[in-house]
Amino acid sequence: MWMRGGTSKGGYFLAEDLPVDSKARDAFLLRVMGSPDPRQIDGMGGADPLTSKVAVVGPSERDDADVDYLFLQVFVDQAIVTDAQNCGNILAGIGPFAIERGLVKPQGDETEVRIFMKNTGQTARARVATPDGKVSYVGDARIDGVPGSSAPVPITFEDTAGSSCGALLPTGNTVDVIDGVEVTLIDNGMPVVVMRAEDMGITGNESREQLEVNDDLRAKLESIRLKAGPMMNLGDVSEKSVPKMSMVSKAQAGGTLSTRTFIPHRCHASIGVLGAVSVATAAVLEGSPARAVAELPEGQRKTLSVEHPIGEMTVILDMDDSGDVVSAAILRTARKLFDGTVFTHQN
Ligand code: NQM
Repeated sequence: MWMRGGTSKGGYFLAEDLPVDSKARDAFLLRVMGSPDPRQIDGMGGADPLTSKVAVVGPSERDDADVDYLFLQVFVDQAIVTDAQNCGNILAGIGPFAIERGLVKPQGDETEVRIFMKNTGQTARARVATPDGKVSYVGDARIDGVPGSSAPVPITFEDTAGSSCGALLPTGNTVDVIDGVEVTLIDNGMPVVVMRAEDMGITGNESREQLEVNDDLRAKLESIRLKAGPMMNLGDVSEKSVPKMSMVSKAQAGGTLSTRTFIPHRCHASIGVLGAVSVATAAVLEGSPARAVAELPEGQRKTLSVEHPIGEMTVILDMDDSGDVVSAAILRTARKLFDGTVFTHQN
C-alpha cells in the first residue's frame, strides 16, 4: 500500500510479503523505489529522501504492542537501505495500515494502535478515526506541509529518550563544542545535533532551496556530523542518515523557535516528527544553544511550536518535577493513496 504519513510518503508492506533475508529484501526495495538514481525514474520513489521510505509491518508478540513497525530509508542516489533511523512521519500511517490489513480490529469511533518501533525498541500510541468500523481519512486536522485537511492521527511517545544513542544526552553534556561550534548532541527519538544558525553563518530564515546550494554550509555541517557520530554512540555515520543536523534561531512567526534541518544531506522541507521532539527537548535544557533562542511557555505541560521552512510542528512535552521530559505528543495525519501490486522485473 502506498501512503502519505505526515509529510512523508512511502510503501507500506506486510512483513510476511517481503524476503526474510535482509540483503534480498534491500535489493527488492531498491528496485521498487528505482534507486540508485537521482530521479528514481525506474521506480516508485519521488526523488527525495522524504518520498523514498518504507514501512514493514507485522503482528507484535509483545504484550505492550499490537504491531511491530520497522522503518527503512531507501537512499535516492546511492544503493543503500538503512534501518539506522526511525521515522515519525511514516509512523502516522502505521495505525491506519494495520487496521486496513486486519492486524488490528477497529474499536468504536476511534481505535488506539500500540506500535512497537523496531528500529529503536520503543513504543508509540496512535489514535485512528474508525467510524462505522472502517478507517476514515477525512477530517479537519491540518498539518503544515500538507495541503487541505484530513482525519487526525494523534501520536504519543513515552520512552523515546536515548532511542539510538543509549541516553538522551549521549556525551552527558548539554553543550559540546565541535569545530568551534556549540552543539547539543541529543536523542529523544531521533539523534540530532542542535546548533545555533548564526554560529553556522546563516540567519535561519533561508528557504530549503537556498540552503541546499550553500556548499560551504554543507561542508561545515558534514564535518561536524562525522565527528558527532562516534560521540553519540552511532559509530561511523558516513553511510547513515543520522544524526540529523538542526540549526535553530529565534521564532519568526510567534512560535517557540525556528529550525532548518539537514537529514542529513538534503535540507528537510519541514522537519521530522521525532527530529522535532528532540529539538523541542533540547530547547527546554538550561544552558543549551536551543534554549538561548527559545521562547518557552510556563508549566509542566509545555506546548512548543517548532517552526520550520514551511510552517510549524506542535510538540507537547510533559515534564516531571525535576524538569525532565517524560512524554511527548504530536498531531499528524495520513492518507491511503494506492493499494496494489508493485513490479520489480528483477533478474
Ligand atoms: O524525525 C525525515 C520525516 C523524517 C523523519 C528525516 C521523521 C522523524 O520527516 O521522526 O519523521 O529526518 O529523515 O519523515
